[in-house]
Amino acid sequence: MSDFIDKLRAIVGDKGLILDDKDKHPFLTDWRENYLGAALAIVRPASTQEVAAVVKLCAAEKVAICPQGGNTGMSGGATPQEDGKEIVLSLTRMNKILEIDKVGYSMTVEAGVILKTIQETAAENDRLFPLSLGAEGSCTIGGNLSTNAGGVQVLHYGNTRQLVMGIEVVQPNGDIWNGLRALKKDNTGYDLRDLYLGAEGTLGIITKAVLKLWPKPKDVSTSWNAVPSPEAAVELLSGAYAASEDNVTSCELMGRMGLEFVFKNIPGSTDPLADKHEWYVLLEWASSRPPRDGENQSGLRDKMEAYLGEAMEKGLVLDAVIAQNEAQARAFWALRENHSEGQKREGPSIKHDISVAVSKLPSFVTEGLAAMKKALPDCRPVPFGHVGDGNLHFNCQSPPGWTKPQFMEYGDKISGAIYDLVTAYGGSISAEHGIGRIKVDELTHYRSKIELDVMRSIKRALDPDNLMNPGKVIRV
Ligand code: FAD
Ligand code: 2HG
Ligand code: ZN
Repeated sequence: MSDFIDKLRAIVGDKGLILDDKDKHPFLTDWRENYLGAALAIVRPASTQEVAAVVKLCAAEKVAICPQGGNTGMSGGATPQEDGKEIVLSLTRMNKILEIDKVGYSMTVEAGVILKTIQETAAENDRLFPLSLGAEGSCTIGGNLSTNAGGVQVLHYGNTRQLVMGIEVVQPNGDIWNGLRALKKDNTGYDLRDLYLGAEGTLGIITKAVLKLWPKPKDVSTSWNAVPSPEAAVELLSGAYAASEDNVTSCELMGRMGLEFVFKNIPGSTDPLADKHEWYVLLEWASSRPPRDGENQSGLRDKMEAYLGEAMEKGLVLDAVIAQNEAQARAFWALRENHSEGQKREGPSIKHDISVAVSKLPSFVTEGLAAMKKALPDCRPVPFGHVGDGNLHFNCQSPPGWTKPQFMEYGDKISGAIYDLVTAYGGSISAEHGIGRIKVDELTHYRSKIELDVMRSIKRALDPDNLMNPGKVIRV
């Protein structure tokens, strides 16, 4: 093995190699701390050529590779197996913005660029890169592309798949596919780009991407609303499209339990409303059109105020506050984005990242909450998420004071009940976090034989030795 390590060193140098056990540790466990893997080495190449050389070496020596970006994934996809036979290939040194085309509304980046850096660079250039999620300060664009990440603006701009024009991929044999085309249209055979997006590192290593940009919003209005029910939330959103003149960019639903965890576990969090309510909606409208003469600071704010007033009269909104400045809007967003951290600090939880048709979401919530309680009466349901995409994080917190092993004894019963219900609704068991390691069995159970056969055929054709992130997504 020391021979293999020497060959790695010859490619990436000492700067690109982590061998010390203590230094390796952060790369060997996931954000949720569900898994602790082992690895021969953490390898950190600085260029596509170095990635290709490392992959070629691994192909020749039959060493498996676990690709890793910011390691914020929710499904254990970036954690190597426990047997210690893989390397972790971290892309975080490949962190350069390569080009901005303001006229063509595109940006070319390396895979290890942090999402927030991309957002900020776009904004400095009067443009918007709309992918936005709680982990944006540490996740990388390579991880976003590999999980086809969703986030809080999907209802307006689409998933990551819709935000990218071209990618560069190092194949499992070490060849470099240059698909860095800045083309909005390209019907030349099978769509290879879409194959690698959302593949969670099981088909190749994404090394670069050409991203789409949008005009930077010049008028934004954000409100925090108490609503009586998920039905009201869906109806509120349904009317908001026209009322905002097609400017709804976010609509996030939260139950009181998740919010309580934020207040309790995240210092500085305060309730924007005087009374407690069962359900909340964070609604944001944004437009690239600056307010016109005669409008207040925000044209959209006036429109939103009028719309929420009507919604209150109809009983769709119980109480509401519209952000008067950016700091207030950011405070609303922090309450939403801190749900994961608030839950983590509260103790063990089981996550269900599900989606159903938006119109069916309210009845799913009613039935799902009943199913969860039936499986474990003392559990604490924490439903929240992207109501405009029909995607809820239908999470389940352990009864107070329970240990993780104690709670996980109910894991299959709770998750089985939720996933069976989702399937009966024609929904998805993983709307945005992917399959990784945590849902490999569920994928096999809930997807059809045809789908699984096609996925296996693709995997075997591209990665015949099963060296790219083995044991993730699909077993071959
Ligand atoms: P990693 O965790 O490092 O990797 C994720 C997967 O991609 C792994 O399978 C890995 O092997 C593979 N991979 C990484 N880089 C590459 C590459 N260059 N080439 C090939 N494969 C690669 N997700 C959402 O979709 N929406 C949300 O709203 C959201 N909110 C979150 C909030 C918090 C607080 C946290 C902690 C996570 C959240 N996530 C969300 C999950 C996570 O942030 C995303 O999945 C993100 O896209 C992962 O990026 P990463 O760089 O951390 O990838
Ligand atoms: C979000 O929407 C993320 O905040 C994380 O997808 C969800 O913690 C979760 O379950
Ligand atoms: Zn989410």
